[in-house]
Amino acid sequence: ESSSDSSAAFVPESFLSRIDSRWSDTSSYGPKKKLQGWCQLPDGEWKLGSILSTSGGESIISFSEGKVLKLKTESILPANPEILDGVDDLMQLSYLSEPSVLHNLQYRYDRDMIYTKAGPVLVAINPFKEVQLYGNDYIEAYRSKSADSPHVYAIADTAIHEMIRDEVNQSIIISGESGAGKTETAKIAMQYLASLGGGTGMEHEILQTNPILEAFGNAKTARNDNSSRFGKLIEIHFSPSGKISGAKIQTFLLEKSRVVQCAHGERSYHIFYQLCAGASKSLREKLNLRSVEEYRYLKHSSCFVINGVNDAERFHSITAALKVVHIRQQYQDNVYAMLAAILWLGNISFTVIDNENHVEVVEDEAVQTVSKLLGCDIQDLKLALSTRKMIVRKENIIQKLTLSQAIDTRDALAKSLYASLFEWLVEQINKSLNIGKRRTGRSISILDIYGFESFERNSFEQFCINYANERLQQHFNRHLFKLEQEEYIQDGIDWKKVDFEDNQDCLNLFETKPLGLLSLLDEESTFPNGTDLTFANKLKQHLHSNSCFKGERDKAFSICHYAGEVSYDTTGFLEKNRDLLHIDSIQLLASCSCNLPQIFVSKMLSQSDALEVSPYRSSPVDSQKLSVATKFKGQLFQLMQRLGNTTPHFIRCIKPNRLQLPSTYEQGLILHQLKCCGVLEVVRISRSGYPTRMSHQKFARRYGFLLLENVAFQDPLCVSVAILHQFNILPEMYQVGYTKLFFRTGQIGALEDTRNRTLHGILRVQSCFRGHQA
Ligand code: AOV
Ligand code: MG
Repeated sequence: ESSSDSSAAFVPESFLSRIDSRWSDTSSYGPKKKLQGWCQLPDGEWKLGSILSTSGGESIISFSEGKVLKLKTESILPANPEILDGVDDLMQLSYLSEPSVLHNLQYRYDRDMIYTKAGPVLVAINPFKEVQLYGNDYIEAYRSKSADSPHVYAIADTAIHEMIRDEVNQSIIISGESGAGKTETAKIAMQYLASLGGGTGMEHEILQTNPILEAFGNAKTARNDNSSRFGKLIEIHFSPSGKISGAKIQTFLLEKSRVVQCAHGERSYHIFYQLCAGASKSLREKLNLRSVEEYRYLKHSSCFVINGVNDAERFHSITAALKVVHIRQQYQDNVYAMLAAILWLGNISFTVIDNENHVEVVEDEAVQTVSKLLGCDIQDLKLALSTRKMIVRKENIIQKLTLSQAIDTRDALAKSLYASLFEWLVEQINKSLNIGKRRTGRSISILDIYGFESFERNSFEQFCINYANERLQQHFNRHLFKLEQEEYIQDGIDWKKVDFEDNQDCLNLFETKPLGLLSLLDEESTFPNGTDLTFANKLKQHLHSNSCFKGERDKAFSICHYAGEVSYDTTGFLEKNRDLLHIDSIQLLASCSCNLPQIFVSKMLSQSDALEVSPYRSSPVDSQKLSVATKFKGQLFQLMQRLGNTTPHFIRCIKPNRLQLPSTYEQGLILHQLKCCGVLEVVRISRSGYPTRMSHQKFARRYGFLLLENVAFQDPLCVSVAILHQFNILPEMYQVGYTKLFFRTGQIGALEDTRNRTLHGILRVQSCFRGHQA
């Protein structure tokens, strides 16, 4: 019997088991072996101490540094025996209290064992340093099953096996807050899958998409030096023989506002800094490149470098990676020209020409460079940035823009160019990963989206990111709790419902029509007179009774997310949700001689969704553009549907401290993440439930031959019950459902052992027999 089997027999029924009578009787444990318990100090920290004596509801407890305290006995939680220190799976802990779980994870973390199972879920604690757990030797060990400690490799390996065995597509769903290690974990999983090879170099290509997408889609934020500013699902296809045959990447909502603006101490997308630092002399001349400090879009955040990162070096690897995914030199040059054009766009300035604040573009190096890089006429560019064509009563008129309108127009053009460039890149990569391949066989998808974010100031981007995380959290809940319980109930077994934190209320707050956050946002976005303030007021008016919503002063409101309360500032919400590109800007791009802007425009027109709509009623173009939030919601629904058709494998990344430091374990921060992402609940449910199940038929077929009496003609249920009796399986260790038998952890293991021993015996007897005959 394995250790998990024996501990399963002593599983305490209640989650936080209270101290039982043994606790007052220290004598029976002998003076040397004092009983240990967890005590919570006033600062919230849990500490392990030895109980010296207990009387009258109070205990004297001593700590290793010699301190002695008197505490209420009921506030002390029992500690697990030392033999359980650092177990692989939290399910094996006899006492599953918060301090025990924290202690177990820390015990492992201190020894660089950053992975731990929590029942069906893998918990990964970010080491913030290199740990010796990866590479070919480890991959080989997991593939040959000679390593079995929890690991991302083990999860990837299980996914492959289940894909082949069950002929069902698989998914590896990685979640956790910003900086917890999702993107790194996704790469580690990809590394394992890629090691299976494909023979065509496809696996190398797939891995090279990572540095490219990170350069264009990641940036330094206050939470993470390499924060993903887009969501990503990569679907890796396998041939029927289990070899990689191709891949497809889908991205979600890139944070484009970052291109023109980011918070102090943060950076824009890595690629801008890499280009400025790493471009060759001839490229610098061609693009008229300057150093990062000279670009308005980059300099206002006063942060140009990331500790330990060499941007110039990175630029060379990006150039190489672009080649691997078959982006030809000519197009690479175009990509860099677009990036430089965006930077120079930011430097374009305006002069006010009348007392109505109307402007003209200053004719300087910035406009000249932009017009050269895009290949457009300089006068057209100046007009597009300072005027707007309109049709009023069937007459064409040209309206001058005010300073703030002109700046918005300029920034909208820069954002749109960047977002189009990103989209185009992903498209090129997908073409390269799918060359000539029809989809055959099965796939494993890896999901890595931006993690839950809560900054000092949270805007539309955090609103969308946290909404996505809310959806993902529900997928996790649904899968691990609801389905589990529904199966018990359906099969009619006795099961006390375990309550879990359901976030349906919060999702309703977003999605209810017509009075949910998203509907109200869309409605206000199409009102000609709608402003961020009227939007905020509308929310307060309609949602004040919702328990997940709190109105705040002025333009602010807050939402109680599964991972904590976040306060949002509605400034810019409407604008970002409408995401308009003025028709003059579109016409400008269409007139460019450079091919990328033209490709972007034809794409925009085919989607007809980047065009100007209602706020400018008199505009010549009227299309039904979807708002950003609505489009995002649609994408998320589609994503959930796709994931719903796969067997999921969940990885929960945990950030051990806020400072991105190695060897620093902040109990409170970790506990908060474990709690709000449901890890503790999963363990509790998995353990107090019946994780192993088998149909009556299968059970009878598999173990029936072990029965002493002949039951060949009886129905599977009777056979099953007979087996359970013969092997003395305790009644509390199983439940008989209408169609299935349900077992607690470890019970089947014992039966399997007997079965194997018996089969072995039979084989031996048979071979002896044959020996005799010969
Ligand atoms: P995230 O993806 O979860 O945040 P990352 O995967 O970018 O977080 O991890 C943040 C940083 O932690 C990385 O840049 C590494 O320095 C370090 N790190 C993470 N995992 C490991 C590991 N296994 N080994 C060594 N270092 C690691 V965000 O995308 O911000 O939600 O939006
Ligand atoms: Mg990330």
